[in-house]
Amino acid sequence: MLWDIFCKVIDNHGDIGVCWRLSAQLAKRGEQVRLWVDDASALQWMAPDGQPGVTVLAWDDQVTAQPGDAVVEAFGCELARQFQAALAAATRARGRQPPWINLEYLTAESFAQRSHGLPSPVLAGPGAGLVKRFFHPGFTPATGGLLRESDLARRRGRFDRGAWLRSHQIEPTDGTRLVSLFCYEPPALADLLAQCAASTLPTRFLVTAGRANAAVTRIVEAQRRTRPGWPGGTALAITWLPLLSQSDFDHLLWACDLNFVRGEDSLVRALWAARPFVWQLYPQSDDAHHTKLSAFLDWLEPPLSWRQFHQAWNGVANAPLQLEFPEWEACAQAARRRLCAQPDLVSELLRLVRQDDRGEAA
Ligand code: TRH
Repeated sequence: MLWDIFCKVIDNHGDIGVCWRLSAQLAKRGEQVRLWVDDASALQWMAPDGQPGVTVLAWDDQVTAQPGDAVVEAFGCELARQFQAALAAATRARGRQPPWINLEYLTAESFAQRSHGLPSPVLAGPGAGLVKRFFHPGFTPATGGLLRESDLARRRGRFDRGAWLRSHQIEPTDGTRLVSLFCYEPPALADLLAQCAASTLPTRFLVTAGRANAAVTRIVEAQRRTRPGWPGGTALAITWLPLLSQSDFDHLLWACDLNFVRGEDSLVRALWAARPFVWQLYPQSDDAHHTKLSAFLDWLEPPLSWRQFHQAWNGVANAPLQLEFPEWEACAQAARRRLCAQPDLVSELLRLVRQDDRGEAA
């Protein structure tokens, strides 16, 4: 089938990150994909090799292409009016509507299970009379599942941790805790770094490029006003990473003992890595991320120290930071096992779209 996937980049990397991953995985299963995106610049570092079968196209409001066989509107980005009109015309000409999927953000909240697969009639605009279908990624079989490549376990099995670390000028040393850091500006970050600096256990932070780098830089500079050279001479060491490709970002998570991730796509990657992780949610002004965090923790069923760490990291509670992550390991592995027993997102999407195409109910 020919797929049209539409993506608008709001800020950060999650929207294009998910849309690229989805496009690439569809193409690997033999589908053809046109990925329409308003700002494709991040793909230069995220996916420098591209993917045969995926064509990246600029989305301006002049999109006049003939619709393909299925349309995905990612994260409520609202299809261009011309494309909606073309979809309505194609529906009249073909005598049936190409499936139109409304891909939602990942959440463990119960509404994802209730709404997944439901139809949503388009009431106004050039697409009036057509029907979209909600697609909710999620953590249970009643949702659309998570993006998981079929060759993930094979790639993981071949991964050479020592070689990867050395390629980033890190000598793997026994006894040093390796911690990846991909975050926004967590209020507890300064405390965490100070705590690791004062610990008896050596810790190396591998800090990702962008907002995490800027947040840590501010803290290092503040420390250096009173302690020149900080964190030199302490148990804390820092490696500043460049922007990594999506597959190299997986390597980072596989190489570390603990992963700090943020948004949705890197959370999924941390779950596949099955190492202890801490998730920072995208902060929302109405604190909707508090409910979202609590639903995720209820699904994960972590030990108390892990739950409390998440609450402190997300500014939900003022709990003291206790990095007891070896205790978290078994739960992280159990979470991956549970998820691997469920269908992945692309399989569920193909099932739903083929069902729609045959005119069957979801
Ligand atoms: O970048 P994010 O914070 O994206 C967020 C969320 O998706 C959020 O829900 C959304 O509302 C907001 O953007 C606008 O985090 P996320 O979702 O983890 O996406 C990051 C992507 O960047 C992911 O695909 C991994 C990728 N990445 C790399 O490929 N290389 C890197 O070096 C880094 C740091 C990230």
